Amino acid sequence: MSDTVLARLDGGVLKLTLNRPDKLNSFNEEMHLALRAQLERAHEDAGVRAVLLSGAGRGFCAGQDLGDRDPRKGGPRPDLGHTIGTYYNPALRLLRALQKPVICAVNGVAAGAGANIALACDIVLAAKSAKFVQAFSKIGLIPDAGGSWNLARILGEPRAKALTMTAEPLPAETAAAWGLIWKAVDDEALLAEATALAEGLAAGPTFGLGLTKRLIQEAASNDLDTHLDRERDCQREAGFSEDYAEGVTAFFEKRRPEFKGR
Ligand code: T3D
Repeated sequence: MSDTVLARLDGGVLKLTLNRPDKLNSFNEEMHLALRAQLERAHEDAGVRAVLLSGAGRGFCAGQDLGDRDPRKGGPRPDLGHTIGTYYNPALRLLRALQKPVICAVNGVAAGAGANIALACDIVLAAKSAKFVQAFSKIGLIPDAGGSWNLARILGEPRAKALTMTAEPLPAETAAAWGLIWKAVDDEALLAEATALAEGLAAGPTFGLGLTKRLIQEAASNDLDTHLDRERDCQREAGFSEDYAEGVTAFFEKRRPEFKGR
């Protein structure tokens, strides 16, 4: 098993740590495969009720490892579409499709695809010292890993275009003020706060949380009529869940519910 992504299942939370700190946790093929394997595990393992993603060392992730892209080493020009199609896009799709909350603790700089993987997570907390850098334009590339979609949708064209074209680092507190992430927290509090959040969600009604995630993601592409029907259907599903029965029972018994995620 690769140590490029450290994985530990703890209290229903699958804690994933990108672990190539000497390269600011940038992605080589081994790390791509390791992350994919863990995201697939998160889908399949009912014991995983939430995922917490973070990075080892001073950075979160610097995107693709450019060491593999150095033209001075010779050889044909790499087909970057292959990397995107084989690794980044499947990872993004797995993150979005996972019917469980994914929390990202951005512990330091997040650049290139590293920034956009973080921003694709469901709830993003960042250390106040962290920065998000759409580094692509510095090397002649376009924002990938869902960045051009996510930034345009959340920030609107003016900020999305400026951020991606200038590659100006966006401080965590500005990212929070712009609604790009959930919050910026003191560096020393980041992991504890993100872990508490992930553990709280993992102990929650994760069946309903999964449906909630799906609905929020569908909202942008549904019209209101379609979406109202989707809410009806999802509420019907939630209403048949054990978690709903437990939630209402616990309410009347004035105790904390014990949700099972089903
Ligand atoms: O297949 C494909 O290639 C297509 C996919 C594309 C997806 C992408 O993500 S493209 C974008 C790739 N990423 C970047 O362009 C970011 C490059 N890195 C930076 O701009 C800066 O390093 C940061 C803004 C992330 C951080 O700056 P700073 O000043 O805090 O750190 P630093 O000194 O630049 O970097 C520290 C070390 O990490 C340094 O190594 P050294 O000199 O100490 O031995 C640096 O070379 C290394 N490093 C940082 N980013 C990468 C990297 N090594 C390999 N690949 C990197 N992406």
